[in-house]
Amino acid sequence: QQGDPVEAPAFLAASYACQRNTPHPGHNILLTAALSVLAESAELNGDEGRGLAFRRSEGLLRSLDRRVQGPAELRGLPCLGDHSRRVIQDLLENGVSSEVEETKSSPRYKAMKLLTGIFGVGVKTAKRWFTEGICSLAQLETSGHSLNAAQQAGLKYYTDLNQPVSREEADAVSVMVEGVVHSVLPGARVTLAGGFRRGKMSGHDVDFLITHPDEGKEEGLIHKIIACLESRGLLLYQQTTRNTYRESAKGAGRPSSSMDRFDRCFSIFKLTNDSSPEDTRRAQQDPERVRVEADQTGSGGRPWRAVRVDLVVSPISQFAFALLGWTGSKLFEREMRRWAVRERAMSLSSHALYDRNQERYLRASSEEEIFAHLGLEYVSPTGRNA
Ligand code: TTP
Ligand code: MN
Ligand code: MN
Repeated sequence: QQGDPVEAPAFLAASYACQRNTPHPGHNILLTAALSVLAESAELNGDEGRGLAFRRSEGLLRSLDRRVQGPAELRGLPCLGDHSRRVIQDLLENGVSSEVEETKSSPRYKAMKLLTGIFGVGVKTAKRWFTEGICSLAQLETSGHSLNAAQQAGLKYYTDLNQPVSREEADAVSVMVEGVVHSVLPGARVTLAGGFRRGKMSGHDVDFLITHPDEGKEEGLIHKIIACLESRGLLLYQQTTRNTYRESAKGAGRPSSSMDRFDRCFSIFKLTNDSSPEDTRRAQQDPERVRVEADQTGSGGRPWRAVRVDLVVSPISQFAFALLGWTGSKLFEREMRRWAVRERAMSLSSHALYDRNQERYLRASSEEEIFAHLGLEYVSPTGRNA
């Protein structure tokens, strides 16, 4: 079969990521990792359009059910622009792309990646600092810049927060969160969202969506959760945003904005080394138990480590939309919203789905119903790794 141009099967020709099943990490890791670098570099330059083009190429390649061996296999595939195709061709022919290698070693990319790797530092801030010649954490610390509370925590726990969270650690955090949530509101439900729900084995944080089957019972819940976590000494940092969302005549609550309006908390948990899911469960049954902070040590010789955790509270009536929105991936969400607007004249957000032709909201109590409303085949969470 070698050298024989292989036509792409029709199901691969779907041009929206939400029409495809995209497992993690896929069969083309060499290619997707390279395109991800170029996407990230564009995003760090503030060039959203260029970043999105590379992300779409990356997503398409990750969805393929086999490893691409030669450029001929790219024929007929959507989403791949000229630039991406050039990079892929380079990689297939030479095993490396000079553009990707140059990007990775460029001082700007390295500094921007380092600075935006600080929790609380976005592209704009990092850019300003880089322009002033700040390229390292040491330079930032001696620069005299005043940092906000998030950035101070980000700097303090930099090493921990840049070490990927493992599945085991995520499970241990789940047990901690479930214990606290159930103690402050029996009957409340905790659902793991984000990358771990998509089946990834590691992540940059752990995301949870919390709700209660009785509408209204979730009101004020975020504060009770935070107070309880703090009283148990489990939090190193937290920033809680109280929010309300109401359906408006405009439809689906500013679907153009990627920020939603749930009560939520961006936090940093203190995860002790003995917090395996089993140990945490036991410790909760016996809170007085003396923790054995023995030989294992976190970064800096501590018996614990810092882990980023996002907590989001949703009323049950919006839960399906919230779960869909907080499961990701970011590109999958983006593509689903694009599909909704362009192909169905609907506005999708993490709160609701609005049909612009019928001028009404469409209810859904499961993710399956949302896909059905949109005329899309259901994609399970593990297939949303676009
Ligand atoms: P992230 O936690 O940023 O990403 P992730 O879980 O996919 O990847 P990682 O393993 O690196 O943590 O976001 C999870 C989802 O939450 C993502 O699909 C977008 C969504 N989200 C919102 O809907 N609103 C927000 O304000 C933010 C920050 C995220
Ligand atoms: Mn996440
Ligand atoms: Mn998150």
